Amino acid sequence: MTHPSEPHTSTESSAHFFLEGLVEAGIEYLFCNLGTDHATLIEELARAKALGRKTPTIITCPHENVAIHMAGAYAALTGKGQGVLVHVDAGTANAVMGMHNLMRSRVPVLLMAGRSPHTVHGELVGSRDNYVHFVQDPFDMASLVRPYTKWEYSLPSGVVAKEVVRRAHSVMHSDPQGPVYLTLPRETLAEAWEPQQVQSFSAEGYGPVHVGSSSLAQLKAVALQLIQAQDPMLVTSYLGRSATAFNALGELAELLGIRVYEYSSTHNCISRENVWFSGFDPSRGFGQTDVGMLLDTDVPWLPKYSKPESHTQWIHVDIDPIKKDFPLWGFATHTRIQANTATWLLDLLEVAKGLVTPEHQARVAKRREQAVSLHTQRAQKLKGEASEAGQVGAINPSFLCQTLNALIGEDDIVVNEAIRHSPNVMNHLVRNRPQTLFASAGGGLGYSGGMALGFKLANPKARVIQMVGDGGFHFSTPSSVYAVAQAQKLPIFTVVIDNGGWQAVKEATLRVHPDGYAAKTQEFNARLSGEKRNFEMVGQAFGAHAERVDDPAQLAPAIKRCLAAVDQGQAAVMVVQVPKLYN
Ligand SMILES: Cc1ncc(C[n+]2csc(CCOP(=O)(O)OP(=O)(O)O)c2C)c(N)n1
Ligand SMILES: [Mg+2]
Repeated sequence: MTHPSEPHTSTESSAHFFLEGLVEAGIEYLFCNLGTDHATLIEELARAKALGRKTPTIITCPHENVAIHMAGAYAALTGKGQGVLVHVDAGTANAVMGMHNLMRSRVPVLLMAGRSPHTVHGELVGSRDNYVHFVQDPFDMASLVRPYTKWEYSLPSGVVAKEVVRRAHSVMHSDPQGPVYLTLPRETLAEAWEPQQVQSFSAEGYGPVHVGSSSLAQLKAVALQLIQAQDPMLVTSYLGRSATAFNALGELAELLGIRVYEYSSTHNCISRENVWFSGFDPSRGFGQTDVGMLLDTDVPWLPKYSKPESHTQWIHVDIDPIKKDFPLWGFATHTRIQANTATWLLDLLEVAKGLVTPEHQARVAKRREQAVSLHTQRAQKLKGEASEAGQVGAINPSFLCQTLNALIGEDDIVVNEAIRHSPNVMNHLVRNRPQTLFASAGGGLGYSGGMALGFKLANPKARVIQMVGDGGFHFSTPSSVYAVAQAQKLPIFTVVIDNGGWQAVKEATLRVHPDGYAAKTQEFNARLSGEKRNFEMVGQAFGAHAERVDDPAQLAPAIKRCLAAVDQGQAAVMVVQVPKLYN
C-alpha cells in the first residue's frame, strides 16, 4: 500500500476502485444519503465527474426510507439490483424497515454503509476528526440488518474492492434473490493502490446462480395430475413478478381449465379478463377442488379461517418452497418443487399440450361455461358495489377506484399501499397487463412513495399511481418523496385514501376482543386527527400539484387535473375523504 499523499501519480484510492467495481458490475444508480463516512467516495465522485469517468448515477434521497424502496422498485421492474449508500449505523437503522420489505419481496439490493474510522490519533488518512466518529461505531453494526440479508461483509481492503462488489452483486442476484449488506471503513476507502494491484472479477467467472425448471418426469406427472383432475385450482401471490410467467399462467389456465385465485398478491399474476381468474379468496374454491396448486405464494390463505378439503392434493412450486426465512410455515402440500416458475410453467405448458386429449378438452369446455358465468357474476357484483358514489365527506372507496380506473392507461403502474382499502384497489383498478400492479411483500408501512419513484425511474413512459392510506402516507417520509420527485423529475401521482386513522389497527383489536372494552367504548387509539390535516400540502411544499376531494362529484375532474399535471412533469397528490373509521 502507498500513502495517497506520496508523490505517486499512478495510485488511486480504494474508493476509486470501488466505484469502478460498481460500474463493472452494472450498477447504474446509487440511491444515497451521505455523511462523514463517505468523504473519499464523495471526493472520487467529484473527481470522476471532472475527469469524465463513468460512475453510477447519484440519486440523493433526503430520507433512507425513500432510497431503499426506490432501489427495490427499480430492481422489481428491471431485474437489476442497485446500490443504496447510507451513513453508518444511523442510516442503516433508517433503511432497516425497507430491508425487511425487500427481503420478503425477494428483491436484490446492495445496501452499503460507511463505517466510523477505527484510528483515533490521526494514524491514517480518514482517522477520527469529529465527535460522531466516537459514537457511531457500535458493536456488530451488521446485526441491525442481519435478519434481512443473504450476505453481509465489511470491505477489508481496497485490493479486493472489485472482488467484494462482484461477490455482493452475484449473491443478491442468485435465487432466491434478496438484499445484501456491505460496510465500508473510512480509512479503507482512503487507502491508495497501484491499478495493477486491484483485479476485476467478471460476471462470466463469478456471476449469479439461478434455479431452473424440474425434470421431464416430474413435469409429466404434474401435467397428468392436472389433466385427470375434476376441477383444479391454483393460488398465487407473486407469480406476476415475471411477465413470462404471467402470460404462461393465463395460457395454462385456459388449456387445463384451472381456476386461479390471487391471495394477498404483491403483483397482478393473471389478466382480470381471463375467465379463469376467480378473485382474491381461494377458500371459495376449496369445496370442488381435487387438485390444487400453490405457485409463487408465501401465504396462500389464512389457516385459522380457511381449511382446504382433506381429499385435495396440493402441488407446490416456488423459487423457495421450504420458505427458508420463515421460522414456521404451516401449509401442508403433497408435491414440493423448487423451480423458477416462469421457465417451469413454459415447460409444463409444452408437456401438457402433448398430453391433452379431446375427451379432456371437452371436460374443460364444460367447466369453462361455469367459469364464464362466475366471471360475469363477479364483474356485475363489483360494478354494483362501485356504482354508489357515496356522500360529501364520505366518498365510496370502490367508486374512487372505479373512477380512477376509467381514467388511467393499461400500462400505467399502480403501487398498492391502501391497507384496508386494498380490496377496493385490487377489485376496481383492473390491471390486465403484467407488471402493472405492485405492493410490498413485507409488513413495513411507508414503502409506496419510494417505490413509486423507483418505478417511474425504471419506466419513465408509464404513469405511476400510488394508492396509500392516510396512515401509510405519514410513514412514507413524504417530504423526502416529493423532494426527490421534483429534483429527479419523476412525476408520480399519489392518491391518499383518508379515513381518519388506522382502520387496520381497529379491526385487529375487534378480531381478538370482539366484545371487549375497546369495542364497547369504541376506543382503539387508532384516530389520526387534528384541526388541520392537509396531506396534499406536503406535496405542494415540494412542487407537487395538490387536490383535496370531499365531494364525489368533484372526483373525476380532480383526477383529470392530477393526470394532466403528471403528464406535464409535475407530481400530484390527491387526498380523498372516504368514510371515517370513527363516527
Ligand atoms: C412501520 C409500521 N408501523 C406500524 C405498522 C402497523 N400498522 C399496520 S396497518 C396500520 C394502519 C395503516 O393506516 P392507513 O394507512 O391509514 O390504512 P387503514 O388501516 O386506515 O386502511 C398500522 C399502523 C406497520 N405495519 N408498519
Ligand atoms: Mg387510514
